[in-house]
Amino acid sequence: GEEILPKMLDAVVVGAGFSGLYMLHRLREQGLSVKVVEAGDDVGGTWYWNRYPGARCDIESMQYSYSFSEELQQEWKWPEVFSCQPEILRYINHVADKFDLRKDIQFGTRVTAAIFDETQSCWEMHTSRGDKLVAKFCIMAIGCFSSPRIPQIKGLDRFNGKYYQTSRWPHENICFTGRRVAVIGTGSSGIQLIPVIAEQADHVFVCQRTPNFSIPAHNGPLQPEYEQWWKSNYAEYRRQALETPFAIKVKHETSTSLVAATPEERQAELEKSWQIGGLEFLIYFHDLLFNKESNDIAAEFVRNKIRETVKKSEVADALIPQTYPLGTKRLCVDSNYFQTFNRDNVTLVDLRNGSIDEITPTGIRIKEKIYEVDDIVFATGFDAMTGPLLEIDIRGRSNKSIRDKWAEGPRTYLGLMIADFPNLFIVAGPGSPSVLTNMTVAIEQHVDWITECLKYLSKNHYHTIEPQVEAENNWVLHVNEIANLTLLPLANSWYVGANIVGKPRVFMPYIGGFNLYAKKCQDIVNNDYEGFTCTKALIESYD
Ligand code: NA7
Repeated sequence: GEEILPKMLDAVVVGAGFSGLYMLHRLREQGLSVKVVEAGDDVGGTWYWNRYPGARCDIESMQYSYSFSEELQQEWKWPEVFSCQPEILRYINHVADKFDLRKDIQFGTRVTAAIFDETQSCWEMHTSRGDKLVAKFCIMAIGCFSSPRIPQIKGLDRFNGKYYQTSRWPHENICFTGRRVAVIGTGSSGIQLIPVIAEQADHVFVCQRTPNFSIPAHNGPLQPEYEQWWKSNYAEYRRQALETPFAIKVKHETSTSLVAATPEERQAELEKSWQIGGLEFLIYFHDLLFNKESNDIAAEFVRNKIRETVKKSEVADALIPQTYPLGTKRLCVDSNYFQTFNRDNVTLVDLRNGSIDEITPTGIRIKEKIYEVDDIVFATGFDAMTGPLLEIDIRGRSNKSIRDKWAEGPRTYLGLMIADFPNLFIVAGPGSPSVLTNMTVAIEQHVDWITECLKYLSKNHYHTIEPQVEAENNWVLHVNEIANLTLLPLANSWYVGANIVGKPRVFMPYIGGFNLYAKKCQDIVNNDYEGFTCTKALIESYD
């Protein structure tokens, strides 16, 4: 007989991280029926999964937090300038409780397929638990770094010791005291983890394939005066952040180009920027991501800092990035990373002299040499941005699959929607600037935009919205053209998918700046959703 479908919801939100939680809150405020489906057993997304020692945000917590509730931003106290993962998770849990969000979240459940039903104009979603959900709107709030990758290295299954993955870290406390540990990968995760593990372990072997640029965070306790300064005028400072390309309120005025300066001026400005530290090092000079000459000067300054810090010159040389401009692979922010290589219990294993041939029962073999270890930590990254979406079997009009549509790279309009996939929204999707900005700001902007869009549809009695193919094509072209004005496509980074074998090389995020992006999104709304097509239902069946 006829299959009985579950109750039609207004929206299903996939993911209960920063995006999904705020999306739920906003939609519920509109009186909509919403259910969130979350793979993890609790809220937090990225901050739920990435529990490795040293995990920390590299944007200041006064800014890496929600702005939508004045009460929330006034009441919350961050202990440090840059928060560690447990603190951020504690905050997210507080938000979930304060806004009573948990009651609409189904945990421990993965969405495996999302199929658009053209006759009913609704999304049918299937989960790992075998449930089926039906909703008018589907919102993918699944994050950019939720599809982790472990390299397929021969012999891992025969390894006698334990192995871990930074983004699937166990919940219990892992102690490395007395143990010999190999860490594979020196991206942001590895660079945060290595100094912490080195303090516990008997020995750490750092297996590095590509050296990374990293700038010290200069983290410390959040000073009450600084906190007060933010809180005294929070809304205004947040507003100022919205007007910047990275959605960050910086501490210092942008400096002029390094190119025109004298060597003394350069040194002084670079030193000043180094003292500010973190990602602001990249923002302090306006042209580092555009001008190779300027970038070379800053990169050489950082290389010299590595040479000054690392005592053994051959180790320093191996840690110095030479093959790509500064900031074109995601810039890392650290606490004592390069200093760690001065410890007697840390060995740098340069995989450029030979990659890992095999994992033996007792260690890692590179050519004839075996590094005997008790534990292996994989800090080997993610199939970033597109991976999480492509893991789900998403089908739009005419059963068209997103995997086919994106075979040569992601195609979206504004990073928010996809032609032929009506009523499907993405938060922080490819084609949006999110990963190049303060993610929490981008998330709020996306979620607010989606909320406004649903209000517009309801007000005008529309049942579907989707981008026009031409608008989408123009956006994809624009995202690429802007990227090509910068130095970023030059590096083999996850921005271009270079870390995943066989992934098409396309620069995925929008680098035109958060401020311009947000204005563009608003202009499109003001022009009656320019580039989108809205339709009314053939039959007013399901209200
Ligand atoms: P990343 O930045 O992708 O770093 C992964 C690291 O793992 C990087 O050093 C890779 O080297 C290395 N890697 C990957 N595969 C291998 C193999 N097969 N052998 C050796 N080394 C390997 O991931 P993170 O988790 O550190 O950070 C992700 C983002 O999260 C970060 O950018 C922030 O935005 C937040 P490679 O450079 O590819 O040669």
